[in-house]
Amino acid sequence: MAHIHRTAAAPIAPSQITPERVWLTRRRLMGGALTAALAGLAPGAVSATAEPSGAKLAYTPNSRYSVRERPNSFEDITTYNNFYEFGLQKDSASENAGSLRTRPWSVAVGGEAEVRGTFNLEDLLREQPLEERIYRLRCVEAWSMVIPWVGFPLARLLARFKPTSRARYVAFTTLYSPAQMPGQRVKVLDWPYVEGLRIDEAMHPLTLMVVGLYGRVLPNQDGAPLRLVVPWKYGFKSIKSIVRIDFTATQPRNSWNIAAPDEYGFYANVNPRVDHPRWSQASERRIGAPLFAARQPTLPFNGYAAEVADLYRGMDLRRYF
Ligand SMILES: Nc1nc2c(c(=O)[nH]1)N[C@H]1C(S)=C(S)[C@@H](COP(=O)(O)O)O[C@H]1N2
Ligand SMILES: [Mo]
Repeated sequence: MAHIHRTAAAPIAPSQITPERVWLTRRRLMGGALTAALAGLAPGAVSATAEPSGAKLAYTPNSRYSVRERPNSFEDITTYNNFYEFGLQKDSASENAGSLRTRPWSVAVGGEAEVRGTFNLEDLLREQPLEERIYRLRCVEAWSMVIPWVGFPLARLLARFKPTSRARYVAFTTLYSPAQMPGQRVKVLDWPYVEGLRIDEAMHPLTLMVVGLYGRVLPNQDGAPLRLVVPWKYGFKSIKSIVRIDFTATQPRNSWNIAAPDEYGFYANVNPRVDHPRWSQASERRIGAPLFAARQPTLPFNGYAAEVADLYRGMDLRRYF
């Protein structure tokens, strides 16, 4: 993957934000987890290592839909996560997501579609050629990353279920399993995590179903074995570890909107001119940049306006935030 440049500038080492002793202990623990993963005891788990690990995937790079920015390191992408099912700290998911069993995995499909039922993920994936797309990810918390995902267009998966003319939205649900996801024992959100898209957003060619990262099987902390990535929306729309897809006639609910409707809308399009009630969305911090680096301006639709602005023509984006 010659087009992926390795980080030359010093990124923020976790040792800079964690007390040294804790960091060293954790480092040793991770070594153990890695050994376990290599021994096949924990497929797809953890791998909070500096170098990509996990089974290699076959895919074609998609340059048309890739940004030209330098991707974040594998370490950044697998240790700085939001996945509240495994805890609230950025490193919680990398430490705790090893308990998630990603195989076998099935996806239930229901609602306004001709083809419904429960599908084995491996069967669904056999039909889908994979591509790599380097996308920006902008979190509502005003940080961003650049991530080389491996996946396939959601549109291609949805088409196979033959949505009816009444299907105006698509709803997604994350696994509910407090035994595997210890964060679900705490009611920070109304579990399971749910998200939704309007059907034209879901069918947009940029909307990606992701199964991999840096050419390898997706690490658990990034939403294995199947997650959504909608690059022009705040990161919370990109729901992880999906077990259900429903076609609906009415707008589905989404977890962060349920938790704090004044702060998180349904659309959640990245918009530098509509601030979060508690902070500005005008600029962002690129994870991994030196601490003294300037914040960068946030772009409308996270830089994807040319592709997606038409979806919202005539809508008041302050009202539909
Ligand atoms: N099920 C689930 N999906 C989720 C989240 C979560 O807590 N639970 N966090 C969201 C948020 S806020 C962001 S920014 C992205 C982070 O994806 P990453 O950790 O792979 O960078 O996942 C999103 N998907
Ligand atoms: Mo986020």
